[in-house]
Amino acid sequence: MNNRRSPGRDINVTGVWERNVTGRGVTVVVVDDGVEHTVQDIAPNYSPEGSYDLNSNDPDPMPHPDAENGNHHGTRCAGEIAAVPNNSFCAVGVAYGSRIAGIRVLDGPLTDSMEAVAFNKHYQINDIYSCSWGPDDDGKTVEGPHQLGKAALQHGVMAGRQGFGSIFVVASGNGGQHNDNCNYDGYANSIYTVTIGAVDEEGRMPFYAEECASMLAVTFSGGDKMLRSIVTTDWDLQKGTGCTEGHTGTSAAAPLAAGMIALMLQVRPCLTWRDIQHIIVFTATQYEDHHADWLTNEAGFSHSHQHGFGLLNAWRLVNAAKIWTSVPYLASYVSPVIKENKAVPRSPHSLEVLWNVSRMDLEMSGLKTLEHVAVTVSITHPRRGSLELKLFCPSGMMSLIGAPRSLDSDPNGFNDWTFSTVRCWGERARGIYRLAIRDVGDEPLQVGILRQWQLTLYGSMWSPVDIKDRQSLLESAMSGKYLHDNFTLPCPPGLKIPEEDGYIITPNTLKTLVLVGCFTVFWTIYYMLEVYLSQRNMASIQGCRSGHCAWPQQSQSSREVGTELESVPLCNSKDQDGVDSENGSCAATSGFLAPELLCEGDWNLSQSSKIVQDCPQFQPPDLLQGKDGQIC
Ligand SMILES: [Ca+2]
Ligand SMILES: [Ca+2]
Ligand SMILES: [Ca+2]
Repeated sequence: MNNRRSPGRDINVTGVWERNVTGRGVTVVVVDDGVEHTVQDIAPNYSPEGSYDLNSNDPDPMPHPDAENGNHHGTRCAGEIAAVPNNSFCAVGVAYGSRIAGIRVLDGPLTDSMEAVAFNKHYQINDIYSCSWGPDDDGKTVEGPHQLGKAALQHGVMAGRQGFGSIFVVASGNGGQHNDNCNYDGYANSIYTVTIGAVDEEGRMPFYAEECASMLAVTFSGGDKMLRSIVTTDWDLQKGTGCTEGHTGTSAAAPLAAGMIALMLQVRPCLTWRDIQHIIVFTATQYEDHHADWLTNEAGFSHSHQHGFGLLNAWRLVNAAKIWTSVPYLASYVSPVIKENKAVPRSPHSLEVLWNVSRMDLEMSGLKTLEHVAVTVSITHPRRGSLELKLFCPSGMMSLIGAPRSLDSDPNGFNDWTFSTVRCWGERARGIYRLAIRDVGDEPLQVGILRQWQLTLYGSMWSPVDIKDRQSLLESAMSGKYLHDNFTLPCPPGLKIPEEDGYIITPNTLKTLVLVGCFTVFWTIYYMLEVYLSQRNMASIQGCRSGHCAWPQQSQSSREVGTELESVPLCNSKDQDGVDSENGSCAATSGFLAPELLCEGDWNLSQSSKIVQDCPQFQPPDLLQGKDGQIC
């Protein structure tokens, strides 16, 4: 906040607070192992409306103590965002005026569907999702969100925040000492997330931090033992005191970014998820660090794989947010899948493949300048970690999208893995893209083969001139002259999206709904016929009151159709056994309405293809057994 040891190495937030920008009206949710919302630095800002516990399936995300004294992570992240000031206790959050919610999801096995629910939970209440977790940082994992998680991220940016889009902040990862790289982390690599790395109090990349071409920016965290870590709220369960001075890792950096974004949303609530990314690119500050490979792209933005576009600066972010009008709609271009089947040579040689994106290619979408650039590759190789992939944009800007990893000896290569880079942000989209792949391994292994690749460009119809204009507009706003309450730009109204109703309907759910609908219609018709026919035949069956009522054997199809006259219950004690076996599980316990209820339960759990077999058909005997006394 105010770094006396290394002046200037801070998040530059105090001037923003002085102008009453504290995150008021914004809700940040920590998706983690729970949030102890009763500790005094959290309680006043806690949002129960935005919270949920997916591990125990209840609305209260209170962490559960465990043997390792471990589930304090979410509480620590929450404190960085919204810890209460001026209470003579512990820390103060970056956005101490914001509301803080918790989603408990990491205390147990994390499934794809849980992850998807977490990403969209209360997404009209929660504005920013702070996610300080990801795949294993062991330097040999290539992993990302699966089908549902991916769909939820996409759905969140389209429907969350009244259509302005949920903001997903993710940490770059802590596998630095294992040579890990966040381009192998599908959460960091996703275009829908804001990927945040860490620097220590001196501005250097700590030993644990991961670098990658898709990193947007960095902010502070702990470093070596001699350096200070982050002071924040802690749980007071087990050995916790409610306060810690030892929070570190990229886990500690992402929540600071989430807090700074909350400040931006207070001054301009209609910023879209892409506006936030743009403003970070436009305002993050490059600084001297001899270890960083800063490279300035054609649009004038400097990026390094270690520090992204630089340090997040709350003052610059908020001033830019205040005067920011939304970037035009997202335009994209997808190349065909380009089949290559070419060998990957050993370093220093490399395989180079090209793809030309012409004016005609971009005409339809209107794409002129770039945001994210993604490359999806399939490469076979006996040792995946020996591969090095570089992507060159038309300007010549190089991104190391696939960094070699010494520990990754996976023999399967890459199978449709998507790498992404932000390094060409703001550059023109047209021109020749070049992918260079080489094998940097030293063992004489079998040679790798580039099977196929595909290029995807994301951006907008902004021209390079529009980008330059926006850059100079923002620089003119940095004096703080617009940061008073009287200055406001009009905000478009958001969409009215009912909470959670817009959740993805999968084809299977749809099929199930159709089947349930058909069954209901069938059941109604059948029941009406049944009642009608029963009444008509009342006289003829009066005589069997004391005997067993049973259903004569008949074909499945006739029961399904339900229009046969034989479907009238008859009295025949010999057929009782047949009835029971046909009735299956519904028969034993069901009363008049039970078959329907049981079946519905089954359907919720089963695939639609199984429904017909798993769930007993409507069985007329059940329907009528309960009425023995009256009818038979
Ligand atoms: Ca709970
Ligand atoms: Ca405090
Ligand atoms: Ca990682």
